[in-house]
Amino acid sequence: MACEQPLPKEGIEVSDAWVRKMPPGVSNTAAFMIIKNHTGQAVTLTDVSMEKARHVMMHESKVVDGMAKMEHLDRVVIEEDAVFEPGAKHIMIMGLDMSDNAKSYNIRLHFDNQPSLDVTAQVRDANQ
Ligand SMILES: [Cu+2]
Repeated sequence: MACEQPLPKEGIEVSDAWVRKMPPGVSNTAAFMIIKNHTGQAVTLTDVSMEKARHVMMHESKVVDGMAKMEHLDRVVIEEDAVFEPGAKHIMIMGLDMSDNAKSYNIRLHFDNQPSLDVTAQVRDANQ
């Protein structure tokens, strides 16, 4: 009797990547995504870049003594997965001109032990 199994997932899988749409004139925003690591060993995300943005970095939002703060992350070690979401880890984007009304932007993930990975992030309203 045939037994069908889904193919095992391989490599690094990125899902639900999106960039927060900002009002006209605001060029700083953030991107979010879920990164799943199927390589069988920890991978380290060391940098994030976007051709169209002036500066991109990894941040983590925290509440310290009742104050919302953002902490810079030099690297993110991903054992099984990493979730970038509002109010937590996020990809901070400075100086992105969104006046072209693009539906999506390319974000490049750089790893220290994996080839870099291009991700298409859809532009989305934060409250959608
Ligand atoms: Cu930030």
